[in-house]
Amino acid sequence: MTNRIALITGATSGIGKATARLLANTNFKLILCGRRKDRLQKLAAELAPITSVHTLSFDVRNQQETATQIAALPDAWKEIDVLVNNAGNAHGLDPIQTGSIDDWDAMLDINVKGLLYVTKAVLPVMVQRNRGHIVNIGSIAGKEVYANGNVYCASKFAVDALTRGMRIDLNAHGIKVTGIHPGMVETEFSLVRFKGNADKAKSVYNGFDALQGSDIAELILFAITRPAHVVVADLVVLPTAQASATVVRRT
Ligand code: NDP
Ligand code: 8X3
Repeated sequence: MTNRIALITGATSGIGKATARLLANTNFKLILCGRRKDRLQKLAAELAPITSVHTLSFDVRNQQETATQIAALPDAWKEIDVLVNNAGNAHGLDPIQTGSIDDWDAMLDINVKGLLYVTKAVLPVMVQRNRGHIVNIGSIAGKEVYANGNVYCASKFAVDALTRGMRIDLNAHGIKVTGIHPGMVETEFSLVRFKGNADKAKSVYNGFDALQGSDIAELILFAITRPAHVVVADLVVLPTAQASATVVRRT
């Protein structure tokens, strides 16, 4: 199938950016989303010779802005076939008793409510067409709770629950829903979690081969290119050196 339209949130970095690059090379037209306009423009310029690209810059925490920007898509971009709900991050890694309220708000507002706001804005056209595919990026942190992961884990457990709930509610409309739950992927994720501390962020991936954004992009591509009668419901993917959220073999 060619020339389907995919909207990717969090396309300015990591998994989202790698997915944009892979989908551009496999005949998808792309709506790239993120807050950092300079990065969106740079990626759009890179991919423009390969496919049609449209960019939207909004903060997924802002429901009004999210709804307005998606509703205002030009006609040629309105019929979104694939939504990749990828935008999100961890903010902090603290015990519950000393956790920051601002960090908690950020994780719940972005990872959970933001995903809902984008989905709410994209769904009407999918429901009207009785077709579409939503891919939610969860995490191993949405399958297992680990020390100091508390609110981030809760946000990703919520993504898992929403993925299952969406699959049930959208079943009548033939809309596919996939959950992809990665372990440790080397992106800007840890830089954000540790508030710009590059040494601390780098140490997370020391001594083993972490997943790369491109590994997750390949799974997304696999899921969205199955035949019409097949839905990949739930995928957990880890680096080979990782056996659970907390067991990692390092050299
Ligand atoms: P990155 O930090 O590299 O990318 C995060 C992306 O999310 C950026 O493009 C950022 O864009 C976007 N984003 C963050 N906050 C907002 C916001 N408020 N509004 C709009 N966009 C936002 O991390 P990853 O690529 O690793 O993370 C992508 C997803 O994968 C997340 O949901 C994360 O939880 C999940 N994940 C990551 C794992 C890992 O180990 N890296 C493992 C399992 C899951 P911008 O700042 O420009 O808005
Ligand atoms: C990101 C993976 O293990 O840091 O979701 O929570 S982890």
